[in-house]
Amino acid sequence: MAAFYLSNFIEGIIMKRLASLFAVAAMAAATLAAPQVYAHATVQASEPAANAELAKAPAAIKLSFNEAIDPAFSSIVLQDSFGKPVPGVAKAVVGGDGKEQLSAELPALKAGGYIVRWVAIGPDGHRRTGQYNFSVK
Ligand SMILES: [Cu+2]
Repeated sequence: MAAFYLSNFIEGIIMKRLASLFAVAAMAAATLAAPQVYAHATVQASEPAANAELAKAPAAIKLSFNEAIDPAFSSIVLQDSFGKPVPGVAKAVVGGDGKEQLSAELPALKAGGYIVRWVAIGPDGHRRTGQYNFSVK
């Protein structure tokens, strides 16, 4: 009988140890399986392209992002080479099949340097900003 109780006692300890080991393993697995969101809204292509020297003034700014962007909080501002906002630029609109394009119609641009400044909010709510230059000859 004593041997039976002893083995029962040892078995109980082993089972408790195993249970806590499984708990630790399950937590580790859950941590590894958690979705890791590193993607932020970044520009993959633009019209005009960065540092483009255009013979003809562009009719619009078109930015293509890597993910859908929120139209309510995303915008494009065009500045001249002195940093002064160019008047008459239309409010930026979101388009594309995946809502990943941001574009703004432009007024007739004079020859000179321009700075495109954009703000984009992706599905994860992160706010990203960027800028690039182009010029019209
Ligand atoms: Cu993000």
